[in-house]
Amino acid sequence: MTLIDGKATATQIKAEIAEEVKQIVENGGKRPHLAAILVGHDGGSETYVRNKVLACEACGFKSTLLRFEDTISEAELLAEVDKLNRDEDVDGFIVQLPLPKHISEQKVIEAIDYRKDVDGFHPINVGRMAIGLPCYISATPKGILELLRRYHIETSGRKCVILGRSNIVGKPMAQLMMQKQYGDATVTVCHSHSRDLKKECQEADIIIAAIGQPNFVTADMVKEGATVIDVGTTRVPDATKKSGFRLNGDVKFDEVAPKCSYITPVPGGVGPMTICMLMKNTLSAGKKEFYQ
Ligand code: BQF
Repeated sequence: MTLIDGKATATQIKAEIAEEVKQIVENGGKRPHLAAILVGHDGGSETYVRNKVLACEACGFKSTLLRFEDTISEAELLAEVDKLNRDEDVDGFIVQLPLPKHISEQKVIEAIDYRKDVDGFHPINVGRMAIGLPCYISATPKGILELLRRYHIETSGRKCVILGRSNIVGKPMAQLMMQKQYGDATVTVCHSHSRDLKKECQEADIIIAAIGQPNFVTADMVKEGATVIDVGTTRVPDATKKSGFRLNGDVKFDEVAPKCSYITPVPGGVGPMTICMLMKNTLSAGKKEFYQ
């Protein structure tokens, strides 16, 4: 069993990005600039945005954090998005999700200029991704593909089962894994209403678990020698931790790991790669790699 070290891989890629930024700036180019909008004081969101700001520093990017109370109206938030759309110094920006219930996430996502949409959530980027055109690709699926590539895990022609059908992970992951230029795999998507989910998993060469249910994937669901990618990051209370909580994956790691050829841990697996691929997208935005 090989443990996939997402943290170390992300650190290495951030160093590669920092080196490229150094070259760009030395040659008189512009330092990439990522802006982030954070609404409210959700503990998870605070942590995720802090991770993103710290990653910008590691990459040599400029970053701007815009904070608003959760009393901000949808119209006011849309106006802030428009300001960032028009700010020529900002190469890319994100609006940290989830948003308070009185704000439509879809409306906010569609208000973002797709050329600055480094999360890859805008319908133009989603559509272009689905037909294999150059675009910003959602950071979590992109990070998973990068891990599979760097660990030389064969995907072409393999059976890949994806658990979960969210717009952020499950759906784009399925699209990318089926495409010839990325995964080239045979893809099955399972969700809360799937029949025979266990049987589908037992036949999989690669399982990507993104359902947000701690310990959902158990040893009896996993084929000997399979690769298991755990996207789960549920915060569960833990009195022994300084922060008062720990991250729990979707995979019952201790019993599943011995059956696997490769497996990602939580924490330190997919999570750091998600942050790192946001940095990759920001570098692309700074270079105007896809648009304009
Ligand atoms: C790690 C996220 C659910 C909903 C909205 C490193 C992150 C997490 C874990 C992180 C996530 C999850 C992010 C680890 C960003 C991933 O060491 O295991 C980093 O910061 N993430 C987000 O921005 O929004 C979310 C999960």
